[in-house]
Amino acid sequence: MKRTMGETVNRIQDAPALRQEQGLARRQASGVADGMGRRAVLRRLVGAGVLTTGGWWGVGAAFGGEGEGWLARHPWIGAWIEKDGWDPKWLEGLLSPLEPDPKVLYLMDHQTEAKPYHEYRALVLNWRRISSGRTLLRRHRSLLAEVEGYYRVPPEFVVALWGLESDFGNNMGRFSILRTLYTLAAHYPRRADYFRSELREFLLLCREEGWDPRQPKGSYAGAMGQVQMMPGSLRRYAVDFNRDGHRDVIRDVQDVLGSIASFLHGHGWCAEGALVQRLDETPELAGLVSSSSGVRRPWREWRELGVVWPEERAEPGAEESLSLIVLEERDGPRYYMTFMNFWVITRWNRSNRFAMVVCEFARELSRMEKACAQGVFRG
Ligand SMILES: [Ca+2]
Repeated sequence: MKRTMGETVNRIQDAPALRQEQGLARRQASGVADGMGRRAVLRRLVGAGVLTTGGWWGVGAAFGGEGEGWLARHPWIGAWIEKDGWDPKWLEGLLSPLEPDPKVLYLMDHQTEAKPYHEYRALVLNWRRISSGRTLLRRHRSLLAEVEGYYRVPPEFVVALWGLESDFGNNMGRFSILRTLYTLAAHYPRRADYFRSELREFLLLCREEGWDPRQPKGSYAGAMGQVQMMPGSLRRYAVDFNRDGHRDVIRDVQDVLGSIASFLHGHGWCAEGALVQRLDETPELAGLVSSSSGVRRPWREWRELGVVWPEERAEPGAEESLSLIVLEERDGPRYYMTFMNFWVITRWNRSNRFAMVVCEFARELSRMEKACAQGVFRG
């Protein structure tokens, strides 16, 4: 199948699975699915320290959506009317009845990525997942080869992301995307700008795809489909890889795998590029890593700062852009220099732990394939 890089795609298919869940979505959107009334929600939010006194204004406005001026009290939503051409009555009717979901707010502050790396890895990368990954790598070998031919992203990274994000499509999340994004946009001040932008992207996505915004389900952060991408990423990177006229990252494995590779390619994935290099521990590294969080520098600058490259490994070019990270293993910290492709994975999820577990998963899949090819064991 010939493709061109400029090929564009238009629709994500309106999945019957989503239609079947419409009833639950409607109940969740009404805020009564978990049996909690308005006062109980408020008590839990305040008790959990989620709301400050000032936060009561936001909740009161959200709960009192029936009155005049709701949009005036939510100017960040009102701004979309002119920008995106929404009917103000429709927008208010959709958003003003929503109540914040306390489970979403709780989970946002208790993410598994916040655990030490060795605990996090044990949670998300078990033998069952690696074994499933290997089975699927073989089942979709020709599709993955086609994806690699087009986007230059190796199959094991595509499969690793698929497995970590949705357990290969088995867990796409049960939260109403609309209520989740509204909860975070209106009641999670630390990242309100980001979630307001994603709520706007979600509404635009629904309009483009012909979806009822009340229907789609996903994660507690608003990620959707087997790829668990946020709405903004779906709009930019999801692709119709099997060219059936729909970008279906919920049911169509060809679109799922193509979209994962499209995301990595779109963020600058380098074919054959390096990922990480473990460093020998030296006294400078602890201070350097804490003062360099998220900083990318040419290798020559790291060298001037005292970072020593392992003797047995080829040194990177002087201008190669690298970041220094630390991950907590059971026996103490481990320091790594990370290359461009590692950075690309952190565009998917900002956590260094997540990116490292993707690398370890992909490396394990690759190692098993090579061992099998060499007849070390039979698959
Ligand atoms: Ca398709």
